[in-house]
Amino acid sequence: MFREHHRERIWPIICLTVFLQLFTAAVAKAEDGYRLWLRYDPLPGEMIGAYRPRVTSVVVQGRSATLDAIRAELADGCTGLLGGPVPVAGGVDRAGAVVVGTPQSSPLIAGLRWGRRLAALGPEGFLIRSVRLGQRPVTVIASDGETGALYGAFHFLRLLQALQPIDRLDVSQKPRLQLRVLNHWDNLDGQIERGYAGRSLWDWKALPETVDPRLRDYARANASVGINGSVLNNVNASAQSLSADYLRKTAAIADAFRPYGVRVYLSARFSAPVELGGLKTADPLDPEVKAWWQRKADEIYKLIPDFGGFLVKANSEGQPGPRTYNRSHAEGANMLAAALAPHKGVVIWRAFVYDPKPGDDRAAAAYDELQPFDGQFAPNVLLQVKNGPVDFQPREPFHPLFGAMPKTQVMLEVQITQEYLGQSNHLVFLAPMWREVLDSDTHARGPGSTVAKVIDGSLFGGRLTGMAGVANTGSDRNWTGHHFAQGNWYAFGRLAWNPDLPSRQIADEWTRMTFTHDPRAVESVARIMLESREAAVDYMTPLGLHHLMWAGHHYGPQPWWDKEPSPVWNPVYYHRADARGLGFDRTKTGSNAVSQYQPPVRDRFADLDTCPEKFLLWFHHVPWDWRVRSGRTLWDELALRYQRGVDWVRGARKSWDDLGGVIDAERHAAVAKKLSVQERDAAWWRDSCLLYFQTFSQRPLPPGVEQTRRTLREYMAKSLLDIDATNH
Ligand code: GCW
Repeated sequence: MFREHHRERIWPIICLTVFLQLFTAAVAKAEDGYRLWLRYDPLPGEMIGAYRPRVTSVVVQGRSATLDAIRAELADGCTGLLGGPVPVAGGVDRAGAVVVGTPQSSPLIAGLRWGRRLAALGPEGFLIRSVRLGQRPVTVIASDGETGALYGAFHFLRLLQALQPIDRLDVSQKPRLQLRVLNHWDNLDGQIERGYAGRSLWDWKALPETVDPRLRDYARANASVGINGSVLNNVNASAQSLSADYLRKTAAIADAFRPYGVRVYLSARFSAPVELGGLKTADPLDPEVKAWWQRKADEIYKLIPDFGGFLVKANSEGQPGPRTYNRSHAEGANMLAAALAPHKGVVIWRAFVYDPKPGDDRAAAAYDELQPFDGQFAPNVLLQVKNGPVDFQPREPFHPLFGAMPKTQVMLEVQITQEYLGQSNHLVFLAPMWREVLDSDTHARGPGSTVAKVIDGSLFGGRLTGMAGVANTGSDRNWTGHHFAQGNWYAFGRLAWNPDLPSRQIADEWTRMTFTHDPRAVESVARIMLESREAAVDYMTPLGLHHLMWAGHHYGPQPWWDKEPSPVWNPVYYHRADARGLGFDRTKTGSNAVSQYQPPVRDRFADLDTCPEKFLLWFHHVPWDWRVRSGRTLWDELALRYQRGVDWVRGARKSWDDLGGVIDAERHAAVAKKLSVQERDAAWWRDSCLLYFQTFSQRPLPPGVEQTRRTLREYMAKSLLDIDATNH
C-alpha cells in the first residue's frame, strides 16, 4: 500500500527529471559550432551496423598524458559515432578491439614486431592495420611515438566520420612536413591583429595559475589534423613576452598542449636585449647581445624543455632587426640560431621584408633583400616565405623566392585568417588557393619543380621543413567567427600534413564531419566551398588586380586611395589605372620583378600572349581595348568578371537556402545571415571598382552587367566596415 502510494507521488518527479534531462541534452547539443569537426554525433544507422562488430572496445595499454588522451578521445568518439558505449578494456578480450600505442607503451603492439616499419615512419607517423590477435580480428593503431599514436587515433576516427571502410585496413602515414605551425598574431592585451573571431584564447592575466580548459580543446583540434606547433604571440612582438613572468605563463600553456603534441614557440622581438636586458645595442655581432640571447634561451628551456623556437619579423613594417645595425638578415638569424641550437630549437625567420624606397616594386623587395644570402643561414634556421610576393591577396603568383634559394630551408606561410578575403563575413574556402601555390612550378630544377617539392625538402634537400598558417581562431564560441572559416583551419592542418591532398577531399571530409552526411547536401556544400575562392577573386580583384582593399582594416574596396604615407600601402600603387589601361608593368619595360622567376616561368609571365589571364594585371599594364582570350576587350571582361562574382554569391545563397531542412537551424541561419552580407559586399565591390575604373576607361558597362546602385562619391564616403556592425 505504502509502495503504491509512493509510486504515485514519485511519477511527477520522474517525469520532471526525464524532461530536465531531455532539456539539458537539447541545450548541450546546441549547434553553436564549438565542437568543430570533432562532433561525434551518431552516424547513419546502416554505417553503425557495419562498424559495430569491428569497434567493440578501446585498448590503450600504459599510462601517460598522451596515452590517456588517446583513450578518452577514442572511447568518446566511438561511443558517440556508434550511438552506444564502446568501453575501454585492459586487453583484447573480444573481437573488434581497437588497440592503440607504441611498442614501448604496449606489450600487445611490441608483440607484433613492427619495429622496423614503425621506425621508418618516425614518432609522428603511424600504421593502422586490421590484424588478428590471439585469433580475434582487431584493429591496431601503432606508432613509434605517442604523438603518432594519437594522430593515428584521430585518423581512425576520421575514417568513421567520413564513412570509409574499416574492415581491411592497411594505412601507413607520416607527415610530409616537420613543422606544421599556427602563427597567432595575438597581442599581450588580448587583442588579435587581423583577428575576426573575438579575443585571444590566451588569458595572460589569469595565467599561469588558471589555464582555461578551452586550451585543451584547441590542442585536440590541432592534433586531430596534425598541427604540431603554435606561435603564441604576434610577430609584431612585444619584448615583454620574453620576460620571466610571461615565460612562466607560456610554460603553463605548453603544459596544456604537450599531451597533444603541440609545441609552443614565441615571436622574438629583435631589440629585446635593449628593452628587457638594458643593453645599449641589439647588434647581432655584439658579444653581450649574443650572451644575452644564450641566457634567455637557457632560461626558456629550463621552463619548457620542448620549446619550439623563435619566429622573427625583422626590419619589416617598423620592426627592429639586424639591418638597424647594418648587419644582414643571415647574421641576425644565425645569432639567434646559435643560442637555440644547444637546445635543438629553431629560428623561423620571416621573408616578409620590403623597403618602401620611392620607385621600388614591393613585390620584388624580399627577393632582393634575401636571395643573395642563400646558403648562409645556419642549419637550424628556416626562412618563412608568404605564398605570394605582396601580401596574402585573394590571388598572387607564387613567391619567386621558392625557386631561388636551393641552399636554404624555405617554409611556406599562408594566412588562414581572412584579412583580405572578407574577414569573418565571407565564405571563402582557402584550400584551392593554397593548392594553387603548392602546385605552382618554379622550374628551379626543370619542369615539375613545384612549391610543394621545395617545401617538403624533396627538390633541394634540406633537413628542416614546414608550413605556417596565420591563425583564425579566437574566443568566439565557434572559434573562427564564420562557421565555414573552421574549414580553413582544418584545411591548413591537412595540407601541412600532406601537401598533395586534393581540395575536393578536404572539403568533402570536413563537410561530413562538421555538418551532415546527406549526400545531396555534402555535394552542394562542397561545391560552394570549392567555387568560393574563385568567386571572391572575381568580385574583389579579377584578372590579376591586387591590394584594392580599404587602407588600414582591409575590408571592402578603396581603389582610389592614395593618401597613405608609404606609397606601397596605397591601392593606386598596385592597379596603376590611367587613360591607356590598367595593371602593374612588372616586365622589362616596368619594374622587371618578373625576372626573379626562373627563365621558363619568367618568359611565360612576361609575354602578354602567354601570361595566364589570372595574372594579367599583376604583370602587365594592359590597354582597355586589348582583346583577352574570350575575344572581349579588357574593360568588358573586367566588368563581366565582377558581375560573375556577384552572381555566384546569389547562387550560393540559393543553394544554401535549399539546405534548410538538412543543416541544423542554428548554424543554417548563422551562415545564411553571413551570406547575405557577402552578397551586399560583392555588389559593393563591383560597383565601386567599376565606377572608379570607368573614370579612366571612359567606356560603358557591357550588357549583362547590372547598373551600379550608388554614385562613386557615395562609395568613397564610407567603408563597408563603417556601415556594417556585424563584422567585428
Ligand atoms: O598582412 C600584413 C598585415 C599586418 C601583418 C603583416 C605581417 C602582423 O596587414 O597586420 O603584421 O602583414 O605579415 O607581418
